[in-house]
Formats: sequence, structure tokens, C-alpha cells
Amino acid sequence: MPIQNPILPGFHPDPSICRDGDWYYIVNSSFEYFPGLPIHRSRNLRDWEFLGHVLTRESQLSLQGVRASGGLFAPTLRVHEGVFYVICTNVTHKGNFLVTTKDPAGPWSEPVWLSPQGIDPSLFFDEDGACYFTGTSSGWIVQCTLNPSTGEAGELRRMTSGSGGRYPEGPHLFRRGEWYYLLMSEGGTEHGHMATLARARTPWGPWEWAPHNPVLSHRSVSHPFQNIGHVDCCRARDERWWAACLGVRTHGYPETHHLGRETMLVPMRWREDGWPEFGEKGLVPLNLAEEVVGEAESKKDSIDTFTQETLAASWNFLRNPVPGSWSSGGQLGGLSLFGQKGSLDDLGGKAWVGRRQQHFDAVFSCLLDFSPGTEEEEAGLTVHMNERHHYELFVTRRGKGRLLVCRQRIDLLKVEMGHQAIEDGTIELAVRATKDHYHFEAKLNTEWKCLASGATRYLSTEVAGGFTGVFLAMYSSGGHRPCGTPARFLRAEYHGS
Ligand code: 6LW
Repeated sequence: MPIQNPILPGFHPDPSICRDGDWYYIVNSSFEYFPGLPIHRSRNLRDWEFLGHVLTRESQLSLQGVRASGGLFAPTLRVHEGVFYVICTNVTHKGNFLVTTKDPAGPWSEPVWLSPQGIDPSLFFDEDGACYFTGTSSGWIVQCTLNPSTGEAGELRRMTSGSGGRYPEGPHLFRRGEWYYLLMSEGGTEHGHMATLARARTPWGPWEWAPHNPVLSHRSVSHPFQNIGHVDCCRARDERWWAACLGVRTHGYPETHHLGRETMLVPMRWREDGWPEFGEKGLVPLNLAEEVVGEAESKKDSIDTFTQETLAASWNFLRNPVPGSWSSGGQLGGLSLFGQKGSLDDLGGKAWVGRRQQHFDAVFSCLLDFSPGTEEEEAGLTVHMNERHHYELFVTRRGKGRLLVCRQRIDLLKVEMGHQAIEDGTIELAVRATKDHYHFEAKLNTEWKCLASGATRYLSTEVAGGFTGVFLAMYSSGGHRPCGTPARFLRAEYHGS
């Protein structure tokens, strides 16, 4: 079975890749979601095992009050002498930091905060043991030496402002033989995105640009993958090299994408003139010619009945979870969400637990037990891009009875798209996604009924803005005061196809 792109589907932007022995590891950015920085590993570059997150404690990651697409920007992952390093930026709180571990599955250390400002920090360990910090600041790729144990930084120097594209960013310094290479992105993370490469005889330049720049880009190319850029690379045991980059899968006209920026794998080939070629003449392949023995592991289905007190790592919170806003397993069983003050439109603490939508065609469903006490209390499923762009199907109270409501919030437009009176008792809710639509359905008297549908386009990055992708979530909220009773989700299922 070949390796298929994207290797990490759904919202997995800004990949950084490294190898330790037989294992490859990839870490991605995660913005306002908690825990932060998902990390995967693979031995064959095809089957990626989700190890969990780098930042799992509030002491490592504060996301209080973080706007949508704030928080954690692009990380870099490196391993040196048995120690794994992740360097990253919390753009909202305190800037650049470094965390370490000997086991990438965690736990990771408390952050060491760094003095160099800017975004997209990277680390490079040279053969003589010197360690370099390379980053992005005010339109420049900047660099200094760094003591990776103490975080002490040398003088920050401007290296280059790029080869002519806007937003030079996401730099990674690496070495092959006597050449140092500086790989970066230019053009911005949208349709003008591209990877460019320079090389020098020292880690500080002077830099000579690759004759075939941009070395990787889908600008103005008709291809299912667009916005290709933000590339990192590593050497395999067999001296071959592999790169990981971000790309999006667009559709419709004008093109939109709503699953976020995804991680793609790109083979590299070194030419005799000492420059690498990326992919197929600078394009990301849909399937890699590389054959991996055996069937690919399926990651398309998951069923959770919340029997444990901790949540599976694929569940995420929006910002740091509010203490007491959720519980799982225990005597009650299921996932209990204690609706907080406020609504889905607020940045403040929410009772909200969600996962990435990773496939265009997907079904996300739950079995919900909820008796709202007021007309402001609600609980159900939401399709979330950000606080200004989301759909939801929820149970609330109207007068003496319960009402099922489907609502959209698209920027300033907030409307109910459908509703249905329902009896007391548990109810099954589902969101059925296709490439173009979300269909909101409920099981009423053993029959599934669609209450309303909404376009995926309105949750796309092109409409909603930002750096993230769609999450499918369970939630509860109380309006002017917290909910009197918890919403219990007895089961949640995701099926992608
Ligand atoms: C990230 C930058 C980028 O810091 O987008 O596509 C920014 N690349 O390198 C946010 O992910």
C-alpha cells in the first residue's frame, strides 16, 4: 500500500519532523486548543500513531483569553543526544519557549522562556555541539546561538529577508556535508505560499539562493492540494531525505477549504550540484511511489463511551478547561458537561469538548441526556471554526417543553435554521458532513430526521479567517448563569470515509 497524502488529515498545520533511530516524529501547531501541540510517530512514514500532546498542563500552556487563532504558533521538534526539544511561540502569553523530554510521549518539562522575540522558532544542533536558534521577526529571518539547557541566547542577527516573496517565515537551518541550508517559506500561508532554499558554507551565510526556487509550491497550479509551504525535513537511516509540509484541500469556486491546513509528506532527492529537489519537480505527490508492506491502519472510526476519568488524547478543549466544567466516567458514567455562563459566541470559558474533522465525508453523533432548566440553557453538538463561525444542533427549553434547535452563526448573522419539539429522555444527535454541506439530524421515534443543513463554505478559512480547521464538539452553555444540571453525553462516535 502506498503512502497517501495528507499523512495527517484535518487541522495539522506547520509540521516539524525529526528522526530518532527507527522512528520519525511530527509535531504540529494548535493555536487556542488545549492540550497543545499534537505529536505523532511512525516507523514507515505511512502509519502515524498519535502519541498525545507536548503541552498537557496549564503551567506549560496558558490560553486564558486567547483570541481564535492566537496561542501556539509553529513549533519545531528536534532530538539531540537522546533529548527531545520542542521550541515554539505562545503569541498571546510570554513568547518563545523550549520544553524537553527523553520520551516524546511525555511528560514534557516546564517551559524555559527565551529572550528572542518573534515567531516560528527553530533549533539546529551542529556537529561541533553548537546550538542555533533561527526565527522570524519583523520581516526577517533572524538567528542567534542558544544554550538549550538554560535558554541563554547570544546576539540576535538578521540573516535574510527572503528571496523576494512576502512574509519570509518558518525557517529551518540544517546541514549536509560542508553546506548549511536555510529552508523557509515566503508568500504567506495562503495561495501564494512557497518554500525557498538558500545555502552557505557557514551557519551565518552569506546565503546563495537555490537556482530552482521556489523549491516547493503549488502557486497557480491546478492540483487538489493548495497553499503548500511551511516545510521541514530530516534524513532517513538510509541517507534518503524526507520533508513534511502543510497544504490544504480546496473545493468549489472560488476555492475554499474548511478542514484546516494538513500535513503532507514529500520525498527529497539530492542533485549532483548539492541542491535537493522536493517532490515531483516541486509538487507534492498525492500518493508516494514508496510502497509500505501491509495494509494501512484505519484511523477513520472512533466510539467513546467515556468510561475513564481522563479523556482520550483526541479530545480537545477550547482554551484551558474551566475547572469543574466537565467530568468523565465515575459513578454517573459518560461525559458530563456543566454549562457555564455565556454562549458559544464568547471567548470565555466554555463547557466544550471536541475533536478534529479529518475527512470531508464524516458522521459525528452522540447520545445526549439533558433536561434544560431555562430557555437559555442548551447542550448538543457544534461544528466549530471559531467563535464567529459555527453551526449547532442543541436541546433547550421553550415554555414547558423541550425543543431541539439547529442554529447557524456566520459572522453577524445568527439564525435558527430549524426546530422540533421533543419528548423527555435521551436523544441521539448527528452531524453528517459532505464536502459541501453539514446535515443536522436527530433520531425521533427510531427514524433519523434532518432538521436543517448548512454550507461547509461558511466555516472555511476563506470566509471565517484564521489558521485553524473545523472541530466537531459536544457542548453545554447556560446563558446569563451556569446551567442548573449537567448535560450527559453517554456516547460519541466519529466515522470518516
Ligand atoms: C506560522 C507561519 C505560517 O507561524 O502560518 O504557514 C503561521 N505558516 O509559519 C501560523 O501557522
